[in-house]
Amino acid sequence: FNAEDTKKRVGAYAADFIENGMTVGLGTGSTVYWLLQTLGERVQQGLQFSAVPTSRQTQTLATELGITLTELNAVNELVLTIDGADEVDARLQLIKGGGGALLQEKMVAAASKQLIIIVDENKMVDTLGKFPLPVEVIPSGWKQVHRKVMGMGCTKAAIRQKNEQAFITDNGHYILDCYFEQITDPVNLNIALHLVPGVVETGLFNGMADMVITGHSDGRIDTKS
Ligand code: DER
Repeated sequence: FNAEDTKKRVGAYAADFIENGMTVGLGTGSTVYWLLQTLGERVQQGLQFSAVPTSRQTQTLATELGITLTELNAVNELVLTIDGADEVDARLQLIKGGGGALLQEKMVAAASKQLIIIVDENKMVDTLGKFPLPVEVIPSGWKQVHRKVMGMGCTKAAIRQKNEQAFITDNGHYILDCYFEQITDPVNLNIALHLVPGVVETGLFNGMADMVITGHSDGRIDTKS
C-alpha cells in the first residue's frame, strides 16, 4: 500500500472508536482527513455524535460531511480526541504542528479523557527532532524568540511561509519551525520554550497520547498504548 492508502486505512480503523452520543475532538491533517471521510459516511447511515474541530480546515470539512460541530467552551470534558502527528517516539511523545493547528490541537487534546493518535509508519522515530519543532509565536516578538531558541541547541529556526508570506495560524500567530535534529528531553525543552515571552505554544505533546494507531505499508495496523 502507498502512504495515502495507509492513511486511509488507519483513518477508517480509528472511526470505530467514535460511538453514538459521544462528544469528541477531531484533529487536523491528511490522516484525519480519512477519519472524517469515514465518519461522514457513518453520519449518513445514522451515527450521531458532536465534535470540536481543531482547525478551520477540519471545521469546514466536517461541516461539508454533515458532522455536527460544537466548540470547546461549550463542553466540559471530551471523552476522546483523534488526531495525527508528525513524529511519535517509543514513549508516545509527539511532535505535532506540521499542519499549523498545534495550539487548538493541544487545547482540545488537553480537554480529552483519551487522545488517540493515527499515523503511518513513517512517523515512528527513535528520537524526536528530525522533523522541525513547530513553535507558535506572537508575530510582534518572533525575532526575540528566534534569538532565544537558537541558544537552546537549535541549528536553524525559520518563520513558516505560505505563498511567499508568513503563514498566519487560525489564532493569528506565526509558526517558528525550529530544527533541533535530536530532542532527547522533550519535557524540559517544552518547559524552557514556554518560559520565553512571545511563545504561545509548542508542538511537543508530552505524556498526552494514550494510544497510537500505526498503519503499515504491508497492510498491518497496530496499536500501542
Ligand atoms: O499539524 C498536526 O499536528 C497534524 O496532526 C499533522 O502533523 C499530521 O498531519 P498528517 O496526518 O497530514 O501527516
